[in-house]
Amino acid sequence: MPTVHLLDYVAGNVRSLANAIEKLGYTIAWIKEPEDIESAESLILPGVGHFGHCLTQFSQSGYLEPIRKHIDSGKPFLGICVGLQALFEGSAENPDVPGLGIIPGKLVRFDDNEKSVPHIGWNSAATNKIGSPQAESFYGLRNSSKYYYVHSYAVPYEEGLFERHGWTVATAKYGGEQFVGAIGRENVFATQFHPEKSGLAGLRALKAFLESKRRETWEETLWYDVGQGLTRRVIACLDVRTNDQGDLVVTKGDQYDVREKGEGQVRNLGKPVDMARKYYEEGSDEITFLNITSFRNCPLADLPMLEILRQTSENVFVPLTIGGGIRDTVDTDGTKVSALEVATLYFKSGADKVSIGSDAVTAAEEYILRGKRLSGETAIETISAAYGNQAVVVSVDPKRVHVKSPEVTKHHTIKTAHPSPSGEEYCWYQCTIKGGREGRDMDVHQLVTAVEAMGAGEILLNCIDKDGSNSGFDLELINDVKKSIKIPVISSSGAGNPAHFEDVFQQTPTDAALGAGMFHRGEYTVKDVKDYLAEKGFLVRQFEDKI
Ligand code: 1PR
Repeated sequence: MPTVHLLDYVAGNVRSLANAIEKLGYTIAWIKEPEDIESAESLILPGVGHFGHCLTQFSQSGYLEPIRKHIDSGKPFLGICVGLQALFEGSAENPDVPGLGIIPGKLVRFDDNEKSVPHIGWNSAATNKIGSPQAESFYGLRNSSKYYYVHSYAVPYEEGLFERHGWTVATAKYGGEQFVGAIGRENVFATQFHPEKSGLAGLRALKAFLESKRRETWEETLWYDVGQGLTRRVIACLDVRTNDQGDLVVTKGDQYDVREKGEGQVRNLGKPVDMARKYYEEGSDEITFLNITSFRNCPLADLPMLEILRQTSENVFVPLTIGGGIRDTVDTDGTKVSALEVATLYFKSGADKVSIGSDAVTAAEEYILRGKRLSGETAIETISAAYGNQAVVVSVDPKRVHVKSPEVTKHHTIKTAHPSPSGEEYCWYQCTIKGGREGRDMDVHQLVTAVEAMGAGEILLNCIDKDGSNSGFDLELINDVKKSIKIPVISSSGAGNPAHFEDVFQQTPTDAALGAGMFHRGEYTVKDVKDYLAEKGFLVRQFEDKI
């Protein structure tokens, strides 16, 4: 089979990229040192995280000149995410670290006054005005497709600026900012989005690169004017734990109680890998696994969850998040394993983001006790320093606490439209750890502002009172959290039907919405939700079932 060389820059989930390339019928030659690049016919440079960290690594390991030589030789080169950014002159992210300077221009940070940053989700890569069918496709990109982006810095697009140097540009819009989604000229192609995480639309672009099909005429068959901009992100979540027979199963709690009524069996709703693939094929924009069993007696390297990720990432080409047990730990043989090492095990197995729950609460408590000074040692700080903040999600498990008035508590309260049975009209949201089993003297506002300062890239906002209730999301909680932070928020807990997704997108500025029970119980599919949202006029990504 034809070979493609992949630079094994371990700063993220190259496994999924490898799976995508192999799925397209190519074998991978892993580049382990600069000399390997000389023999590369076709070279792919992935990269996530910080521009400076990435470029410094490439430069210190002696990769920059061989990469430049490869490009100058006219052999095919694909840069992905930071691999695109590296081609430019530099980035505001690390002003003192130069890029390769092959393309004029510098990256700037998105403006976060009106929108969340990082930019996370599905957006366009359009080579001409949306709404005008294309006669020709640039590396298989289609105006009617959406691609997965996850970045805080972008190359601003200015009509003609790149074109006059012979570059073809595909763009996207985020808020009022139009930026470079993909760019190419002769043997060079680069995407800001992740083609290995953009479903079959992404694999189509990857295939076009591998086959050097820079341009092809085609009939735009699935023509619908999807419009520019970020789609409403719909996520399926699988709570996973071992059942009493020791198998990892998908389960679902009601207010976090996953056992059938009383001390019954652990609710077994199916196999994680099968269900993840089902939701992917229904159009889920991401898949989240929350591992709610702590594997006390299992060596970390043999964690069944790692195998689930490996298998899932072979056929599911959208972002995978894994939560549960991401913290400094001691392995069964007594060796200390840092949260960063635990996270690296998951990234190498196919995860794109890790979700931290209990450990984030503890870290936030210590951060506040230290007078809001960073320690540099927390799981959030070390993982986001190594992999970028977009790889770190903090999962919040709050419980409502009603109070008569704001004066009776030091905590951040809201006036609620749902007073307690005894008429208390205010409430605060108490953070919990250990899957809701232990309440802490911390409110959600304190937690989310602390973890944002520590470098978390996204919040998974659950709500114990709403979990499994089918009564809709806790809109008051979501609106309150969205007022406190700039990073994206995934609303979770309570979804019971497609209209609940309309409510949360209509009545809050949430960046994404997550469902679990309603999907696992087969009451609705992810496609039902997306079709419903599309009918109501929301911008959603349609699942594409062919490359
Ligand atoms: O504390 O870092 O080890 O992480 C543990 C993770 O597992 C946290 O993300 C925590 O939310 C989750 N977790 C722990 N115990 C449970 C449980 O259910 N017993 N799951 C649990 C919490 C929240 C969502 C749920 C939504 C949507 N589940 O995953 O799926 O509420 O449900 P719905 O749409 O059916 O209402 P750490």
